Amino acid sequence: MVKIIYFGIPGRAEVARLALAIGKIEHEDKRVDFEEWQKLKQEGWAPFGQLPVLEVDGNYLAQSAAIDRYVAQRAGLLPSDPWKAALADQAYFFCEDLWQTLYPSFKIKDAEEKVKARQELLAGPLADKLKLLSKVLESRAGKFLTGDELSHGDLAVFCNLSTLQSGWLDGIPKDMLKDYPVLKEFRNAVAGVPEIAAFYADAKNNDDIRSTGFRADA
Ligand SMILES: N[C@@H](CCC(=O)N[C@@H](CS)C(=O)NCC(=O)O)C(=O)O
Repeated sequence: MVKIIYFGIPGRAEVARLALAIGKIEHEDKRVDFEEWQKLKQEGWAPFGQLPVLEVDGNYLAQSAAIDRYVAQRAGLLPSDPWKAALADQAYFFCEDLWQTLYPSFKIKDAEEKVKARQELLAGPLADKLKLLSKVLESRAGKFLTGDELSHGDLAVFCNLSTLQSGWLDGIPKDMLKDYPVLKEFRNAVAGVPEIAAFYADAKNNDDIRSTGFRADA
């Protein structure tokens, strides 16, 4: 039995959710709210006391990167060629670098100040990162990061760009990818993968973040 446990948002569980769907792996997608999590946390089964956690036959795995790689392997999304797997990983981990530029802004209490800080990030350090990602994608050898086969790296880039453009972050506009045609085209290509389009057509994946940010041509 496989169960992915996380909050309702895409956040750090969406790559695993998509990989589970693409791999047609029978599973439960358990989405908890914060209050429920506070109670579950006391039970002590989460290896590092945080979510997401993947339960597999009564064993618990934490750390989204470990979960995503494990599920990707089971779903046939982890390239068997070591170089291709590493290319997928470099994009996967770069997504964390994107968020590193934004994390300090979460601590800003004043709403206007927060918006201003994020606008500055989008024009500065975040733009630098998005340009670098565009360059990496421009040099790719196929439809996706490692060729024409979808990998966990593609899912990570897709999920993170989708969250960024979803309107969930005050100060980051929904059209933020307009200046990055390569990222826009890539995100749309991933969104168009039939299993991914089907995932977001499902009513349970139709909340504000996903309906605005995660569909093709959003
Ligand atoms: N490095 C961990 C970070 C996990 C993490 O920060 N989880 C947050 C949600 S994104 C959490 O569980 N927050 C609630 C808590 O700490 O009780 C991962 O990638 O899985």
